[in-house]
Amino acid sequence: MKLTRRSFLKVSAVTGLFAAGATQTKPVLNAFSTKTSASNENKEQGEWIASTCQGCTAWCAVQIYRIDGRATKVRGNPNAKANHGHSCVRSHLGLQQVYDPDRVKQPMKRTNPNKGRDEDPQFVPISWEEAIDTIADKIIELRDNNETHKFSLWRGRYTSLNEILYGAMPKIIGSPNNISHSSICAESEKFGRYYTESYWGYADYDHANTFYEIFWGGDPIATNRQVPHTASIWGDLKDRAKLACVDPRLSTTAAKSDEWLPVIPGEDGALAVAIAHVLLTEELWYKPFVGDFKDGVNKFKEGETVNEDDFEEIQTHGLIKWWNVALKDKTPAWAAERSGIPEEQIYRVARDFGRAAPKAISFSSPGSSMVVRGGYTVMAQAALNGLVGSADNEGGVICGAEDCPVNNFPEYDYYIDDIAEQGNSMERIDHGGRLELPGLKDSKSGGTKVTNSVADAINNSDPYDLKVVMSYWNNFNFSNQGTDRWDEALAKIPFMVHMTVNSAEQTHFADIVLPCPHSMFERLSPVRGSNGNLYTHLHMQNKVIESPFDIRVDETEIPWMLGEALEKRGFSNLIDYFRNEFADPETGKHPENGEEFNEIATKMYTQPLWDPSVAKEGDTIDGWEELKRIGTWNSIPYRFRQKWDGNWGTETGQFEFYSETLKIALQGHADKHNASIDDVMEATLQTERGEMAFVPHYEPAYRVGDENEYPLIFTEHRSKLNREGRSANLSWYQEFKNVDPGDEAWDDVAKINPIDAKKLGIKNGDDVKLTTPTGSITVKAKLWEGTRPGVVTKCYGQGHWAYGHIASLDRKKQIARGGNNNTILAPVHEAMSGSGARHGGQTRVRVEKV
Ligand SMILES: Nc1nc2c(c(=O)[nH]1)N[C@H]1C(S)=C(S)[C@@H](COP(=O)(O)OP(=O)(O)OC[C@H]3O[C@@H](n4cnc5c(=O)[nH]c(N)nc54)[C@H](O)[C@@H]3O)O[C@H]1N2
Ligand SMILES: Nc1nc2c(c(=O)[nH]1)N[C@H]1C(S)=C(S)[C@@H](COP(=O)(O)OP(=O)(O)OC[C@H]3O[C@@H](n4cnc5c(=O)[nH]c(N)nc54)[C@H](O)[C@@H]3O)O[C@H]1N2
Ligand code: SF4
Ligand SMILES: [Mo]
Repeated sequence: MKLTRRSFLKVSAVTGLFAAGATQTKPVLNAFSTKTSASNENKEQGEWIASTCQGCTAWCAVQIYRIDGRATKVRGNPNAKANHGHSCVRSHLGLQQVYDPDRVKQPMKRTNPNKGRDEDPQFVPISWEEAIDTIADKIIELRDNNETHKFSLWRGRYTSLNEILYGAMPKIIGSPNNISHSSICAESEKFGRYYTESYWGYADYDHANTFYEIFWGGDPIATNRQVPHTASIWGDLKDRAKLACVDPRLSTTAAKSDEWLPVIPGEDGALAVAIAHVLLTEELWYKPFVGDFKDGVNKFKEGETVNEDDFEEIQTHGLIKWWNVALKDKTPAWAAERSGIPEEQIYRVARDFGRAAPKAISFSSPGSSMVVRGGYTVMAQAALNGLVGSADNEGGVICGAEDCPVNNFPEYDYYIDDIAEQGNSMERIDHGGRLELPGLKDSKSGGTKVTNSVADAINNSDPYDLKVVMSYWNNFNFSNQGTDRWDEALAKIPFMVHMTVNSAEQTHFADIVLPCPHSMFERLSPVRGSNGNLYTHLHMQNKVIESPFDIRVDETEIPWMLGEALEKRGFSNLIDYFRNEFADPETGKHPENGEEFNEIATKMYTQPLWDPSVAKEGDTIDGWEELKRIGTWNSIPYRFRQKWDGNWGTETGQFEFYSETLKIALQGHADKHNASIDDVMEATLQTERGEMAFVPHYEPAYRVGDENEYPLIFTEHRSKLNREGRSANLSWYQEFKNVDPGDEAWDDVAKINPIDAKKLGIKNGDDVKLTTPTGSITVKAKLWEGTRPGVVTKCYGQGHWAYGHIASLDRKKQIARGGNNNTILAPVHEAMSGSGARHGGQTRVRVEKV
């Protein structure tokens, strides 16, 4: 970065970006030891205050110990049932995040009009008023020119209050372009469940009663969505059940499972259909769920088709079609050739899994589904739960939940005027729903917003340019595959606002930077989490500490201030919506400022939970103050088999092996483009045609890069210590990074099997350059048997060049610690669900010693 000494000092003074010295690698955290005036007299006893950790999508209820106004410790909230009252290691990292000296401390504006990675933004502090007025002027300009669709709101992580900023605000301004990060997170995983049993969401698992689990690329004691639950129950689970982990890498879970299946990346589908083949040919399907041959004689024989009339199904639909079209030839010997897993092991896993029926779990995750062509793989994984009758059953997989009765936010249709309506009707920026990107969320063509296409849309002005972007709690030029495209796109946006906690890679391209509260410690909000341990729940975030910084809540206070500024400029619909439609459920009082708005919105949303007069099944909480104090509401435990007997929600009402639901969705998408379903299959890079489109089936791995030029396959995983993309600036993260099998503290390593390393003449600790057709990064080599030969595996999370003085080796010179996987991962999609395909070994790589 071409920073002059003067501008550098200015930036440091303003943002504290380099407060502990730009090149210092192991600074001391001293926020806890600095005394405040309060600490000299009247020493506070200290108390545990409820809040919610959002370090990952488990969204655990926690308690935070506050003493002398400071947060000092974190633990699980003993009232919470989904996480057994526990939190994981990452919850503690939150403390270093909230006291990170590199946080953004006041609003700033860019003074260098040029944007680029090499351009110093030359941020200077401004008042909140100036910041909000500037944004309001930009929005009014769009409205005056009837081009409100060129406004876009980007969302990364969020709380349940996101409905205001992400849901209502863009619509009232007049833009269809509210873009979330969901499609770079886990949408494809949901695809499998939706097109078998009509559930678009995360699953829950009855670990406490199961006898067999297959983990498909999930590492649930280190990552995924229920770490405190899985870790709490793991000892008991291991004693009772057999566990098989399919992962090209020896993950923590693989290391603690009975079977490790180090699959060739992207070839999980071969294993899944071969397991189905064995379950059928060896008569291991669960007959009380699936049904049986009318004459009781098993006719599933390798290579032979079966007559549909011979079989009577009970809970399911289309078993015989599925067998005839996609399974009859898929033997373990066939799968062994593709997956790299020995035939005997496939038989053993399939038989043990079948014998455990119906208490046998096929556990899907992004690892095997956020993969080009991974949609059909994850459908096959879901279908296994149908074959063994564990779907919606004890010891099985729950795709549904008991009710968590929260209120909807007030309707805002009335506040959408003609200008906004015209803007809302424009084509979306993200390409979701185009022929090659069906994004079939909830059966809708374009149901998914395709986050990673937005960079291409901007760079190619296709379908138009964006002029004003507001963005929060995200870092898209770090978190999306193909980061160089994002740098280019961000530089092209004339006006971008980043609402953030840390100044990050995306902030580097911002025109206005707005400092926001750390959600776990500094704001009040409701968090409606995913299910765990059979419970669904809502947790509260509380303002545990008063922030020393000049922050405002992204999801409520900022839109409120913007509403007021727009009103002054003659457009009052946004603030009218807030003022008129929101009212305290107890007093009827309407909000008069952003802070009141935040509290009233939270209170309205959660009212059924804290109002004892509302009938519900679950905890009884005596009033609003009590909800904040207890911090969590738990449902009753899940009642199994709610979906059985015709309530599966699919087109047929059955658990679908032959997905009539997907057939209709695909037909709708094809019709929209005057194309055939085969055309859709081709455009989405699938290799199969015809009836295969409607059944779980094998698709070979898709790879970018020529094998001769890029001989190895690149694959990646996340860290036990990642709080998504935002923990690399914490010394605890770096110091304990070696808790991830094969990784090193204070470093970022490419894990290479010693067999490959020998061929390449690479030794442990060598600096190596990883090059793919998308880009290159330089990291350290680690020789490690936990990577299968032919594959390079590396953790995601490092490689931040603009996140702070620990994440970077030299923040001033933009030298990152390690490399960002997204710099070398090709920007490819699992198109059926519209997902970013980061897994499955999508990119070939060349490894060279430097
Ligand atoms: N510790 C931690 N936990 C987290 C998060 C975090 O940042 N840190 N983030 C949360 C979020 S936002 C999400 S979406 C979830 C993600 O849920 P996870 O289940 O954690 O998903 P991933 O990390 O994407 O992938 C996990 C595994 O897939 C393996 N893998 C890669 N390619 C393949 C393949 O082709 N086949 C198979 N079978 N495996 C493969 C990797 O080695 C890795 O072990 O985790 C949540 N939990
Ligand atoms: N290669 C690869 N890419 C991945 C993944 C992977 O495993 N590998 N994981 C993917 C997944 S599952 C996900 S969910 C996405 C996440 O990707 P993003 O949604 O882009 O989020 P993060 O990268 O976590 O960056 C969050 C930003 O928000 C800021 N921030 C932190 N806390 C707060 C807060 O409380 N409020 C506000 N307003 N800002 C805050 C931080 O400073 C940071 O700049 O990344 C995806 N990208
Ligand atoms: S990081 Fe995730 S699993 Fe760990 S405590 Fe926080 S929300 Fe729970
Ligand atoms: Mo995610």
